[in-house]
Amino acid sequence: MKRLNLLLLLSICFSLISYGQFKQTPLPYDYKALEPYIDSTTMYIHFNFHHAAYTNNLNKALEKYPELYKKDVTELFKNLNELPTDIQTAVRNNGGGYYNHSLFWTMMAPAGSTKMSAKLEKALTASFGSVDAFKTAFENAAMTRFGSGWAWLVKEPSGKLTIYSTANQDNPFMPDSKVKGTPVLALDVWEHAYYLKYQNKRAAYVKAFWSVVNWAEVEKQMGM
Ligand code: MN3
Repeated sequence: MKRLNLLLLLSICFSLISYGQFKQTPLPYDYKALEPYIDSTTMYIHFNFHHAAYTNNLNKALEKYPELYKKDVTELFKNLNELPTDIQTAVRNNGGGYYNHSLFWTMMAPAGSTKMSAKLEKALTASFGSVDAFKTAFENAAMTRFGSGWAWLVKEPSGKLTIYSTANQDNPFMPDSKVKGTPVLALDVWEHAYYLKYQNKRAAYVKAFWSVVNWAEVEKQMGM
């Protein structure tokens, strides 16, 4: 009985400590669900070590300002320059890493499980000339990002769709982003996202990504 009480007390303490902190949402599929395009070892390491580290480091950085745990993380990005100066870099890098990966996981689904709707095809064709032209431009953004970063399809406040890329863990919510808006498709082009399977062949990874894009989620993010 005493031991049970102690366990109960400990679990209450832990839940109080972690209350309100940012948390990783579990992956919506198995680690192996995106094979052969994205291998299960990469998914496991990427989610449990890289994404987990960004999440933990964001929470650690906000310890002095616990009221910020209650904010939507995208609000922290939008107001980055108004945050206490000692956490701005951590919110940019670790907050960016936390949010960007959370979005990225939902942007993928097992190959063949979703299909681009006629409505989305029409929107992409209207913006880029054709779906193929859209894909080529997106691949180009992913390939020309020097070093680590992300490729994005962004819905700007005007509704305009724009392809864009950012360095490191930056994203289109941040005040110094040249293109601002809501990301509706995201691709991680850090080497940790593809090195085990593709080594230096980023182009092969970027091409493979099309097989596992969750088109239903892209539409949802676009508000269609
Ligand atoms: Mn990553």
